Amino acid sequence: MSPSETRFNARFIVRLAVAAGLAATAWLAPQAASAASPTVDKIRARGELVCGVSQGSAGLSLPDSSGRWSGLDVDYCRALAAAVLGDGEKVRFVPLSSANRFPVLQSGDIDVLARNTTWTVTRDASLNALFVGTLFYDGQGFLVPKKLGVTSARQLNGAAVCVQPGTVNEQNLVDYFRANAMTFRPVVIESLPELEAAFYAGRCDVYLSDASTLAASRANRAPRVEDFVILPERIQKSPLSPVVRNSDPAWFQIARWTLNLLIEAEETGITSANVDQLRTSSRDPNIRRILGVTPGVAEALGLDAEWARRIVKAVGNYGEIYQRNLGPGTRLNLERGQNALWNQGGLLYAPPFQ
Ligand SMILES: N[C@@H](CCC(=O)N[C@@H](CS)C(=O)NCC(=O)O)C(=O)O
Repeated sequence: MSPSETRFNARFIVRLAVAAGLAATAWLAPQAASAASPTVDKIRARGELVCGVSQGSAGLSLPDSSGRWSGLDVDYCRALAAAVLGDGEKVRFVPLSSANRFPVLQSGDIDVLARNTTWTVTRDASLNALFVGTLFYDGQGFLVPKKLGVTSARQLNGAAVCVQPGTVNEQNLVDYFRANAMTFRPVVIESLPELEAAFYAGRCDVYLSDASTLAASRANRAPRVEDFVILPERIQKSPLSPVVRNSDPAWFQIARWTLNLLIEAEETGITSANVDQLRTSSRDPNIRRILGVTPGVAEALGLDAEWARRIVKAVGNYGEIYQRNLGPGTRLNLERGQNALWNQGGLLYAPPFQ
């Protein structure tokens, strides 16, 4: 090798080393940015994630006769457990009422609240809580017995309305009747089973809630499903979101990007059936980033590279979860509607996994 070649090689090696150093720093940067999460530490020390759910609303969170929970909110918590504990089954579900859900979240007794909770500005800004993102786009509506002969909410003047305290439903009820110059008689009952028993026994004419709750109630509790109708009006938007405390930003990021991962996996065609194969053989740069073959995403969140694969393996993508719990073929039989992907006429949209 001539002296000039040696000098060239030496310069090349130095450049290579500098480039490698820069690359290493570039990858270190997101790692350094991902702060440790006290909530994750607590979950790992405990060996299970504690998830606040409803006391029973089919499709969202409901235990079966053997005590096994299922539903969209439930699967979201299983996804979180798969991400941070490596096992979607390591979740303890804590049933909460409408009224005690926020105090229990604030007390630290649960790691996340996934309980058909509507995202509103006052809740977001004043409860020391962070809303993770919309897991289900719902709307508030009315369930009535067919024999009432009512086809529109505008015909409900003077009705007795069953409503649960501690919900946004109460305020929506007052606003809607006032705005339409109608009166109503509230029948306020805290326990959902008692409220439903009262409604189906005819103690109130109308049951006001999220349309998903009404569909679940009618499917599971109505003496005869065909005797009850959900009126067409949706009197208020009701985006349902998981909630975490605002004291742990790193946990909030994991919670938010777990939801986004479920949506992004559906959009990119990653399913529980093909995720292992895609992880080993996909050439698609986006899929490789999502599944941690190309590093960056997991490191930014402070998770290991397998987190996304484990989530999809445990619960499937958003579409699979929806189909299993709420979609056509289930007792709720709800079309995707607003809960379809943004490129299929719905509102679900995850920011890029980059
Ligand atoms: N999405 C509304 C309503 C949530 C809610 O608590 N709905 C009641 C039905 S009206 C429910 O799910 N109850 C189940 C339970 O009490 O366990 C909110 O966040 O305020």
